[in-house]
Amino acid sequence: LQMAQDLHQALRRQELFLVYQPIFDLAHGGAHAIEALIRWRRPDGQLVPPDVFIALAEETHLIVQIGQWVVAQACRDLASLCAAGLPDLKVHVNMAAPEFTREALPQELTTLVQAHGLRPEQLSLELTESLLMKQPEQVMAVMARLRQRGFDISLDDFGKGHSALSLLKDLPISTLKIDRAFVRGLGQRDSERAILATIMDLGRHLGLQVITEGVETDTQLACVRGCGGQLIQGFLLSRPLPLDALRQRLLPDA
Ligand code: G
Ligand code: G
Ligand code: MN
Ligand code: NA
Repeated sequence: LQMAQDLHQALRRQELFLVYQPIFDLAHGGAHAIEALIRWRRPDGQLVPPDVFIALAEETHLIVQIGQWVVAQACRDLASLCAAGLPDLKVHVNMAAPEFTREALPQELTTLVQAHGLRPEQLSLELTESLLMKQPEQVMAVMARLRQRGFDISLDDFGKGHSALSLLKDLPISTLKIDRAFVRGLGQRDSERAILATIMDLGRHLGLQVITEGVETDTQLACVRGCGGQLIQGFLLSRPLPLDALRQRLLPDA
């Protein structure tokens, strides 16, 4: 497959890059974290969406190399933002199954954060429910090892898949990211709000940090806030940005 070969070269040719979307904390209005999101710009200028090439990279197992590059670049960029005046900022990185279940991952990540002078809790690894449900025992074992080392683990797209709620209480995670499907209909029907509020309460009762994704309108933001939502990600507050634009946005005076 031509695209698979191209992707192989993309890393070496520096065609892959990261953009970052802030996650804001309504308590102080500043950024709580940033989520790293990969992009591929081909030599002809065409942008390939991650949904397409991440799936391809998973099939070819190139995802492991790509993931190692992503987490290294994300830590480097976070360290520069910390030094520029955001010492408590965190970075979230998305992980696919073949990256996450590698035996060496916890040690590699410890070495990486130390090399950049970061604390392990400043790195959050985002996993989806579907990844978890594919290999629950294996994934939970890795989660536990990473938590022991102090890393943050976020369950991404929560509520979208079909993970049993009963599993949630036993998961060694620290953060729940509520899928944007639960935000979309806010303000239109009362039932939408009831479901979001209930998921948020569930997360809080389990002692988890709760992030609400996909906030696109003022109405949605008001509803999320009314449900007690504090950590917010969405196009309304910021689109994913290249590092320089992100720095401008978060540190306008620097
Ligand atoms: O940024 P965008 O909404 O286009 O992302 C599409 C999908 O690609 C999302 O599900 C996101 O989690 C995933 N994704 C983005 N960046 C990365 C990455 O660095 N690694 C992995 N494994 N998935 C990513
Ligand atoms: O699967 P995951 O949640 O990692 O996907 C993250 C993607 O969601 C990002 O690539 C980003 O572009 C997208 N995203 C972020 N905020 C919003 C939003 O408010 N609305 C929509 N539709 N997508 C968003
Ligand atoms: Mn994510
Ligand atoms: Na998500």
